[in-house]
Amino acid sequence: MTTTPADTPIVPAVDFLKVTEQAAIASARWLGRGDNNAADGAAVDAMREEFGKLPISGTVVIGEGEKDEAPELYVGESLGTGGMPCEIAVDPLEGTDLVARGDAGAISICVVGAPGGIMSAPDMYMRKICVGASAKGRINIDDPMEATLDVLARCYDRRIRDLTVVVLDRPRHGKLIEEIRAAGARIRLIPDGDITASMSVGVRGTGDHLYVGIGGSTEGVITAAALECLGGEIQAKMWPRTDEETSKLADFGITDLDTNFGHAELAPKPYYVIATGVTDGNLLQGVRYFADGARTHSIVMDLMSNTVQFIDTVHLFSRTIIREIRL
Ligand code: VTB
Repeated sequence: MTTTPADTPIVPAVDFLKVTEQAAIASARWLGRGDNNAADGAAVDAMREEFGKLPISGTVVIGEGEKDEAPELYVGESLGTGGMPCEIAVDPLEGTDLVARGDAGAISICVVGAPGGIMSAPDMYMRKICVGASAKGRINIDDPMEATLDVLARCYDRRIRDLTVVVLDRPRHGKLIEEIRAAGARIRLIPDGDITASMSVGVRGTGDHLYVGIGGSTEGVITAAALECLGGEIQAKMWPRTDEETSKLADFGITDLDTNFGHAELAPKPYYVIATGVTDGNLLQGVRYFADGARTHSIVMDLMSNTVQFIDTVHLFSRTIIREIRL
């Protein structure tokens, strides 16, 4: 039997799948209903319930906030019935606004890592650049956009105009967008959800080639774990906006704002990353409901067994099946 260093049986990656599948099924009910909090709350409750059934001794390192802010899945919370020691990073619903508006690209995601394997980052902005395996080791966050796109074009064996860059649609990205346009690449502006966008860049066939811009730091850590599993790369720099944020960073031992964070710092030892689509995206389909069940589409990335699975699950709500299951 495979064992962890602490000699407890390993819980396989697929055993965590229900965590994101159930969160997705619960939150996708809120599609287009204009209620972000209800959508997020549904995902959190469902996710926590599923974690509670697993034979793990898990500790949340990235969750729904600090203990006094979040009743569930707060940083430091213990999860599971006891067993495999692990750290957990979650975004039960990445893109609450997307669900509230009925927009594309929302997912539910969880990272399982070794103790000490996932950075417990202070929640603030982070400047990030993400590429897939084809461009790993070839980019630098400090390079001008034109140079980066030039390298990327060679990595993908095409011209710059045939590349698609994904950017969060925010005023703070005005100059960045100008630079990308000047270099001649295509841009996909997204309203939210940069973990989804970065994972999409890490998988060939999605049509996305580069993610760049300023988004959440906790999302950056989750992205690092996902791209590690996909053979891609993230580079990131903290982007505090106030003195308070700068001193919060110092509490975490980060004093040099020019530090370029990579996989070794953000997620040195992830085991698994599991994500389920909530609304349709380039990488994952959203939840579809039918008379007696729902169907989910997930990606299970497993660094213990070196596999990436795309899993299409039909969830039946009862034993009585009214109609045939569709292919
Ligand atoms: C970022 C991004 C997330 O929110 O954190 C963004 O990483 C926050 O940026 O995917 P704003 O403060 O400008 O909204 C998301 O888009 C959704 O959580």
